[in-house]
Amino acid sequence: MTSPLNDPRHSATEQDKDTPYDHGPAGGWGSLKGVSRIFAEEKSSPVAVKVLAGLNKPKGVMCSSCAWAKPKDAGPVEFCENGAKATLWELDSHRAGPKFFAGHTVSDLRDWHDHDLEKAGRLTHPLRYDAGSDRYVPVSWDTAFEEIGASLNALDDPKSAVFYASGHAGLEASYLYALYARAMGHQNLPQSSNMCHETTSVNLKNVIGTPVGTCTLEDFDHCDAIFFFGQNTGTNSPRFLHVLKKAVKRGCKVVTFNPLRERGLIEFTDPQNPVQMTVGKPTQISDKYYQVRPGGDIAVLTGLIKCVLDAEAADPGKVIDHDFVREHTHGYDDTIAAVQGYTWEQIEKQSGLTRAMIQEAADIYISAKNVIGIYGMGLTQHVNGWLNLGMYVNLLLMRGNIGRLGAGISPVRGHSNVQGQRTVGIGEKSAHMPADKLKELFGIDAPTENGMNAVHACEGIIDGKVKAMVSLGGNLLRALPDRERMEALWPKLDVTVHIATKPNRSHLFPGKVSYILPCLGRTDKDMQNGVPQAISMEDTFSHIYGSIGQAEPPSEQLLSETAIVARMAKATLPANPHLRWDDWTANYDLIRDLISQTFPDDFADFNDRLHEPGGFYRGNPARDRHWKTDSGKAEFTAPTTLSALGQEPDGDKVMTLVTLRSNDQFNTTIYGFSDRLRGLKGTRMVVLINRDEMERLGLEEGQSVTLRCAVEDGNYRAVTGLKVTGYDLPAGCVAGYYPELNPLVPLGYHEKNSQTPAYKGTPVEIVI
Ligand SMILES: Nc1nc2c(c(=O)[nH]1)N[C@H]1C(S)=C(S)[C@@H](COP(=O)(O)OP(=O)(O)OC[C@H]3O[C@@H](n4cnc5c(=O)[nH]c(N)nc54)[C@H](O)[C@@H]3O)O[C@H]1N2
Ligand SMILES: Nc1nc2c(c(=O)[nH]1)N[C@H]1C(S)=C(S)[C@@H](COP(=O)(O)OP(=O)(O)OC[C@H]3O[C@@H](n4cnc5c(=O)[nH]c(N)nc54)[C@H](O)[C@@H]3O)O[C@H]1N2
Ligand SMILES: [Mo]
Repeated sequence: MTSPLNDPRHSATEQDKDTPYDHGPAGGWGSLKGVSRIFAEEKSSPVAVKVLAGLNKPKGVMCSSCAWAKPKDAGPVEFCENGAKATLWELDSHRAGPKFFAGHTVSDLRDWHDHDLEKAGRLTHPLRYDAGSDRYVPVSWDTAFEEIGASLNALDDPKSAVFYASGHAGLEASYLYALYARAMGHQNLPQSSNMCHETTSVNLKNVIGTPVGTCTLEDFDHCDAIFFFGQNTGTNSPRFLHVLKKAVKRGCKVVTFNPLRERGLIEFTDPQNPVQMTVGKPTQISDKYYQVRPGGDIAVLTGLIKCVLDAEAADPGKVIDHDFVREHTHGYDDTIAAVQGYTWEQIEKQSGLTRAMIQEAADIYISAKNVIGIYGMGLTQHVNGWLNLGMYVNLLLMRGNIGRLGAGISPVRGHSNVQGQRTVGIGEKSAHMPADKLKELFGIDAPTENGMNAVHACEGIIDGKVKAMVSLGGNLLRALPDRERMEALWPKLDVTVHIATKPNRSHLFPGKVSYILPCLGRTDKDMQNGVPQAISMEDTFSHIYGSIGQAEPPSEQLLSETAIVARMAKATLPANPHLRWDDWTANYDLIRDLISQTFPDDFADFNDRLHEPGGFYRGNPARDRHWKTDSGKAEFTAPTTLSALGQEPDGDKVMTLVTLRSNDQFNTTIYGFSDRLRGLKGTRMVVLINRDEMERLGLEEGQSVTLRCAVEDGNYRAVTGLKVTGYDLPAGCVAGYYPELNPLVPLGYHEKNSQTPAYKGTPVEIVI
């Protein structure tokens, strides 16, 4: 099953010749060159300089890339290489207007690479799919809203509609979207987090009573050690490197567990420090770096806990925080008994590390008073992600490392507002938006049964229950598992609507009634009735910031996401004097007042605090050792296995596939074809593999191979044309890029409690 998408025709294009790639530290000259390349390519206007100067500062634009915090005391430059790329990508001078769509049929565009589709530029007009000519054609906004409203109303059951959100849109549009769905009678509100940190939202809530991390930026000034499991800071949250550098300089130890030796966690040159850039040495980040086997973290954590128990036995009362464990936790004894049931032999085999290595890391853990536990997709995107998190929390709880300054559990979130969208009601559960408030404020009887998350929505499309897909941003078809299966099914949908800034592959599988609605981006001025509007977002540390667009929008036709959602809702729902869509669109302060009223604990005085430097903190009960779990205590989790994988590599043909992000992409947005920080250049169609494994399997460097999924469920899944590339990886695994390898991941292969796809642990075979 070859797809044109898998054709590596991009190898060594002109642009790649200029792409800096080297084996140097993260940051440094390479990052500056990376930014200037995009700047030149995007023909960005001078306003780009103004936007970048105000990026992540009060009353400026909050970066649309990752969810890292914006500091209280902003420096002259508060953005990173990848934030600049994301900003310039949006401030693109190219236009994907009516002429572009007149020139290409939708079927033709399916042969385009993701990079080229977005390179067509910013969308300028509302577009309707015309099946006769197989083209998107411009329509008026009035026609668009009228037909979308009528088509959604024509569904036999509102519960057959799904409203997806990628974590971009501000809190204002997101709140209205969540309200619109529930007023319509469904809460099918999947979000990008369903493919990402849903493992966190579900399982952290189960164990510490909060679906989000407990740390804030302040903790990084007070910690003695930071542990990293499966998070790639240099690429995915580069501004974090400055915080790490500062911590390391004052003596904080960093310990990393990752199958790949990721540059940013090894060394960093601060591109904003002229001395370090010219004559200085890079800062070494990790004291210890362990190349754990993919899915081997439960074993590592079991080993670490065993070491803590040994240390306590040698020095009773000095290592474990017994008072904390007694007063604040539940399930300790069962967990310890289960941990002690595993042998070092089992732990070494499963983790791929030696007992001495784990002991060394444990010594750092034990001698540190305050420890922060960082993690990312390396823990969440596994079948037993729940146990990865449970074991991590166990380790921290044993020494009281949650709920005090300088310590805590800290997932690093992805999209700039992914966490905030959940806070204001985007989620498939009733608990995401209080039913009593919906009744009180709008007279709405909210649905009581849970709706669909992303995997459920796909299953609904497969079995015909889902008839309409609306997307507030994102590129769902490309981001999901089982892409080829899903692409065949989307055209059968009655309605597809995409609210977007640039064309992408998800737009190319139109349903019977299908629209692309072009919206303002984060950098664009959002004027309503002549007044510039702010929107807002929440970072990974639960701080909330206002953002004010600065650039002239790329087309007069564009509407804000807030306005589009409001007008769709108005066109769909029966008149209700409490649903004041027009008033809310005219003044976003009114929406923020509603958010305050709906979620008073999180958003009191929202409008007054909107532009507080460093954002305002909405609080986190677990940080104050208030555990909102069933038992009222923090829960220990007893391990039932040492492996996070659903299916083990067999030492022969079956290997574990890890899908990665390069330094030149933001999710499905591909900026370029090199991965500077990993020293890879020119193509993304690679399969990375350890050189001993290459020899064992008789593979040559550069040889073209096929990867085939080894989950046997009746579906054949393969990706061809991958270039074998020797790389420093543990045995038994291979790695390659997301989204190119998504056709290999089965929809049903996901984390047990949250259905987060197991993108970091899919069993595959190499076929020659
Ligand atoms: N520039 C840029 N920034 C981004 C994004 C982007 O695409 N580009 N995406 C954004 C989004 S939505 C998200 S969610 C975040 C994602 O950011 P991360 O959480 O960093 O996610 P990944 O890059 O997918 O993978 C993280 C790391 O996990 C490691 N890993 C894989 N399997 C395992 C394992 O079994 N155990 C351990 N310990 N490690 C493992 C990989 O080697 C990799 O270094 O970044 C956000 N920021
Ligand atoms: N194999 C594999 N698959 C994965 C992952 C993995 O690690 N491995 N990671 C998963 C993760 S963590 C995530 S979060 C998902 C990401 O899934 P999504 O969030 O659905 O995808 P993105 O690539 O972030 O979406 C990019 C599109 O968003 C639109 N866009 C950009 N800015 C704006 C805006 O301001 N407003 C609107 N309305 N639209 C905008 C553009 O049209 C752009 O093409 O992918 C998941 N898929
Ligand atoms: Mo994500």
